[in-house]
Amino acid sequence: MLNLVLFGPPGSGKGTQAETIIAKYNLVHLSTGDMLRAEIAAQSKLGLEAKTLMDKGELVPDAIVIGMIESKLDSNKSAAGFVFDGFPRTVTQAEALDKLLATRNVPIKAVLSLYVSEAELTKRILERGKTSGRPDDQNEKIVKNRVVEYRTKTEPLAKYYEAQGKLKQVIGEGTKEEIFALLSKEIDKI
Ligand code: B4P
Repeated sequence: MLNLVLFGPPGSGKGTQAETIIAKYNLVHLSTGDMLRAEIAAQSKLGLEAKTLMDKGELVPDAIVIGMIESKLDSNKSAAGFVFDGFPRTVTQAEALDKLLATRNVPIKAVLSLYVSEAELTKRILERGKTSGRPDDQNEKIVKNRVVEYRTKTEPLAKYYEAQGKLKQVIGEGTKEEIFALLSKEIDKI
């Protein structure tokens, strides 16, 4: 099973690249951001709880996203592999994911980390905010808060995966096609 984690700050191109990776390698895309936005659209209790945090650029509680991922693993038992996009975002989430995959005997094969400068991240997100309708894309203060959340809670995960020998660094600036070619090269080495 080809299980990949796409890792990087908000706006680094995880969602964009996930689309082409799943098509080329026939994998299932698991984006916790998309799942949470679907809950918000459905106005579920979970969605309403998540919305207040997401609108401020803060992470939602670990237990919520871990539960969502577990149910997706169970409902996609015949998948050739998964692309985890925006998950894990904390060490607690990474440990939970390792446990969930260990019980199924299907470990993560690689963590593809996209490097993009801070100025480019803000530019991309505010640009998307013009059409995405996402409150967290439209205000520079909130965008900056998402980056702070990333630096304090998510970036330490790089060390966690480096210690497992799974971290692959890829430059996330350039055309979408150029970045996809770099990612494919890393995936083809697995
Ligand atoms: P996400 O939906 O994961 O949002 P994101 O970090 O902004 O990443 P996204 O995938 O959308 O951006 P991308 O880089 O593809 O999370 C939203 C919120 O949900 C979080 O802030 C948090 O509150 C909550 N959440 C989600 N998962 C969670 C978890 N595990 N734990 C706790 N909370 C969680 O694209 C950005 C833009 O750049 C796009 O417009 C794209 O077109 C553009 N772009 C991409 N590549 C480009 C390139 N090469 N050149 C120019 N532009 C490019």
